[in-house]
Amino acid sequence: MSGKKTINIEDILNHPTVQRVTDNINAELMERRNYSPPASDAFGRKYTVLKETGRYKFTLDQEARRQLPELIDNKVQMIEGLDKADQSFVEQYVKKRNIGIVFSGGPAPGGHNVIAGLYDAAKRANAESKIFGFLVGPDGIIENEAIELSDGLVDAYRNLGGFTMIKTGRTKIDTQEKMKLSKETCRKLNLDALVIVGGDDSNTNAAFLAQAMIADNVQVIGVPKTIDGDIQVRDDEGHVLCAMSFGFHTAARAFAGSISNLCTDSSSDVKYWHICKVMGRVASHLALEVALQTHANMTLIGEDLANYVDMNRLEKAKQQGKADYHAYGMTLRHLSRVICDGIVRRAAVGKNYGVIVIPEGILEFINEIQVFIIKLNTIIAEYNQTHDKDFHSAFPHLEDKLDHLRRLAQRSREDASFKLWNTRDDDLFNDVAAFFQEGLLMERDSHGNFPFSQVETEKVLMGLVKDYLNILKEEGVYKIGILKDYYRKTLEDAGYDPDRYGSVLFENYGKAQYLLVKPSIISVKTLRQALEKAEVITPNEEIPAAVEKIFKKSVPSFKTQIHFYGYDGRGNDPTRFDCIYTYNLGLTVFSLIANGATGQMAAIRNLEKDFSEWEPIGIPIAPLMHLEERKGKLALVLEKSIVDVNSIAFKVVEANRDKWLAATPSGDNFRRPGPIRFTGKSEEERPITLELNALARVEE
Ligand code: FBP
Repeated sequence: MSGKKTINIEDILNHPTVQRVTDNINAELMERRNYSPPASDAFGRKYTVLKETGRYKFTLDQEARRQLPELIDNKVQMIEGLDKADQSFVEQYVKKRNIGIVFSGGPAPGGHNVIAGLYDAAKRANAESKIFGFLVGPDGIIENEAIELSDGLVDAYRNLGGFTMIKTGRTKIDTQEKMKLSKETCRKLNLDALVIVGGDDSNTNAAFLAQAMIADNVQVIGVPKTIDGDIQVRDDEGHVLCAMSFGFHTAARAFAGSISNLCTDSSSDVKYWHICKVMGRVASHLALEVALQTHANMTLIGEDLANYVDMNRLEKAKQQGKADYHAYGMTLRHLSRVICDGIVRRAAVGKNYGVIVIPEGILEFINEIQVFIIKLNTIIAEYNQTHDKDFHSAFPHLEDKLDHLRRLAQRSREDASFKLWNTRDDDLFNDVAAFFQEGLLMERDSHGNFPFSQVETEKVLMGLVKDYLNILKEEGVYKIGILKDYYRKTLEDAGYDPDRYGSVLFENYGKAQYLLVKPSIISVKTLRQALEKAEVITPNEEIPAAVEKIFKKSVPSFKTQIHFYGYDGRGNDPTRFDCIYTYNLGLTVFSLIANGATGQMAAIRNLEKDFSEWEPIGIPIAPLMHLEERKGKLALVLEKSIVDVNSIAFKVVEANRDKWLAATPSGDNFRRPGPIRFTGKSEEERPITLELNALARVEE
C-alpha cells in the first residue's frame, strides 16, 4: 500500500493555504494600497492660493504668441497654503466641479497617484465634485468614453504602477474635427477642467486645447509624465522649474536592478557579453542613470556621440590643406570600433565577458542614420498629407516602399530642385540590411515620432562589432590574456619549463600579470611555426599538449545575449519617490484648477532636496514652445530635453568610463542598486542624475 493520500483537487483548491497563496491580494499589494504619501506643506492647509511670479523669464516665440495669444503671457505660479480666505475666494475654491483626466502616451509608474491626489483634493474641497477618467487615452475624450471615478476604484490603484485604471493611448487631438468632438465631450460632461497627463507632445497638445477651450470656460492643465525623463524645464537663466518627469526614477531603478543582476551573472559564468538596450526614445537619460546605478562596463550615451570629433581625420586633412566634414559626429562603423576596443582591452586581462548598455535612441545621434530618419519622416509625412491612403497602407511590403523610394531617386535625377531623396541616398539605403530598412520605414506615431523601441538597434550595431572582432581575431589583436601563474602551473604540472616556451608564445612574457599570445600566433599552424622557428620543438615533434591548451585558452569566442529593457520597467510599481512625487502633482493640479489657472503644467520644484522643501508650482506651457520640424513641417512644440554633455551627471559617467570598463587585472567595479522596495532603507531615495545635476543648480 502506498503511503500517499489521494488528492481531491476541489478540497485542495479550498484549502486556506492554497487560497491564501493564490489570492491576487497579497501583503505587498495591501501595503501599497494603504500607504498615504505625505503632502507638501501647502496642501496641509484648508485652501491653496497661486502667487504669480515674474522671477522666471522665458524667450517667447512669436509663432507661439500668434497661436496661443491668451496663454503666452502666463507666468510661473507658486502654490501657497491658506487657512482663511474671503467669502468669494472660498466659494470659488470649494464650488462643485466636474474634472476630466486622461493619460496620454506610454505608461509611467505613478500615474494612478496623480489621479489619487487630484481625487482626494477635489473631494476634500467639495464631496459633490466629480472626477471622470477618459478611457484609453485621448480617444476617450474624442469619443466621450469616460467613467466617473469612485472611492473604491481610486483606492484599488493607490501607489500601484501602470495606467490600468483608465488605460492610455497615443492619439493626438490635432484636427479641427477631433477638437470639435473633444469640446462637445467637455460640454456633455459639463467639465470645468481637463487634465492631460503626458509627455512633451501631450503637454504641447494640452496648451492648444487650453487655448481652444478658453471660450468654453474649460481649464486645461498638463502633468509631466514619461519614463524617458525628457521633460525638464528651466528658465532662460537656468533656474530649474521641473527637473524630471514622473516615472523616470522607477523605470531607471527597474532597468538598473535587472542589468545589475546581469553584471553579477556575467562576472560569474564569464562567458557572455550582455547587450542591454534601454528605452528612452531619443534621449539617453535612462541609460545615463542606469550607468550611475550599475557601473556596467560600457554605457553608450547618444548625445555624447553627436559631439564626437575625429581629431586624427582633422589633423590629416589639415596636413593636406583640406577640410574634412566627415570628421564630425560618429559613424556606426566608428562606434562599433569603440565597442570593440573595450571588448579587446577586457579580453587582454582575461575578461571575455561584460555588460553593455545601449540607449534605444542611439541611432538618432549617428550621422548617416539620422539623415535617413529625418528624410524618411518627411517622405512619409508628405505622402500622408497629399494622398488619400496613408504611406503604410499604400506600400504594405518592404519591396513596395523601396520601389517608392527608387521612384523618388529617379525624380531627383530629372528635377534638380527635388532634393528629398537622391540617388546617393537610395544607394546608401540599399546597403542597409533588410530588417533594418524595415525598421527605419516603420509607421510613425500620431505625433510623428520615430518608433525607436521597435528597431533592433543592438542587432545592427552588434553585427558590425562581431564582424570587426573577427578581423581583430585574425590579426591576432583580440586575444584572451592568460594569467601568468596559471600558465606556469599548467606547464610545470606537465613537466615543461615555462620560461622556455613563454618568450616564444607571449608578447609580454615576464612583464605582466596577464600574458598575451603574440599577434602572429593565430592558429595551431602558426603556433607550430613560431615554436619551430624558435627551435623549442623540431619539425617532427608534437606541440606539447600543455602549450596547445594555453594557446587555445587565449582564442576568444564572442558570445552575446541580447536584452531589451523597456515595457517591463514602465509597468513597475512606483518607487516611494515616484509615489510621493505623483500624489503631490495630483494635489498641485487641483490647486491650479481651483484657482482658475489654464494652460499650466503642474510641477514640483526642489525634487533633489528633502521632501519638506518640495515646492508645488504651475509652469506656463505656451512660453516654453518653439518651432521644430515635425512630420516634415514646422510645428510649435515643447522642446525635448536630451542629455547635456556638460552636466555633472554626464561628466561623472565620462570620468568613470575607464574605471567601470575595468580593463585591468583587478576585479570589476559593478554597483548593486538592489531591488525596488517600497519601504526600508535600501531603496535609492531619488534618481542619482537628479542629485548630481543639482550640484550645479543656479541659486536664486
Ligand atoms: P512616452 O514618451 O509616451 O512617455 O513613452 C515612452 C516610451 O516608453 C519610450 O521610451 C518608448 O520609445 C516608447 O514609449 C515605446 O512605446 P510604444 O511601443 O507605444 O512606441
